[in-house]
Amino acid sequence: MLAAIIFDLDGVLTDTAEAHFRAWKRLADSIGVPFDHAANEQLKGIDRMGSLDRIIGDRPGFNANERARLAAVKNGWYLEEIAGFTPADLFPGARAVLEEARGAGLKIALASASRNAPLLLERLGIATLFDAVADPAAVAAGKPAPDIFLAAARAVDVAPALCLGVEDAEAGITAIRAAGMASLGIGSPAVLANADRVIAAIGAFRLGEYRSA
Ligand code: B16
Ligand code: MG
Repeated sequence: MLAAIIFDLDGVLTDTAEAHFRAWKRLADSIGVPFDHAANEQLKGIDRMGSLDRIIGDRPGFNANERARLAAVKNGWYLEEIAGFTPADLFPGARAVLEEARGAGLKIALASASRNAPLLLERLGIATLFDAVADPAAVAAGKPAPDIFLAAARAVDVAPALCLGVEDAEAGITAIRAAGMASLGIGSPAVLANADRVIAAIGAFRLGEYRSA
């Protein structure tokens, strides 16, 4: 039985990966550190400081204060990138999936690593379709740990075994599985090999396949 769907945001409902890439690339260039699309792929689902730590690695000269400053600079550039986001930036079919699930009586929650998620939900015009938005700043460990998905399930008062988690990132699928939820991957089956099921895009989601299961 399915009682709740817990969605990731970036890469599932909207495409912010390129916006994150441009902001990280600008930052990496400013400090003379290499960064490309392949490196960006590894940051999907990873929180802001975790991403920065992966980009800088153990290069000398970047203490904790400097890393916090650089993360804030990147976020300023990222906010510039998403300033123009509107409902037209939702992936095709995303709104219909949320509305159909709500109409079927399911709880809808968000488990995004992004601290900008509430802002994006507003800009995308879907904030009112969510029963709960888990706060990534309030959980002990980010993806691939299960914490954010467990927090989202708690927020809608649904047992993890009755939740479906939807993710585009490998770290996110690992988090969903560790939370004891069914997992749906959005993207490439090769990257998301651990997901219970993978579809190419959210628009291909068919609720009926889960309701009858
Ligand atoms: P922010 P998700 C994640 O969102 C992104 O995939 C990841 O690339 C980003 O670094 C992270 O949010 C933190 O975002 O800097 O906005 O707090 O995929 O978990 O919705
Ligand atoms: Mg994502």
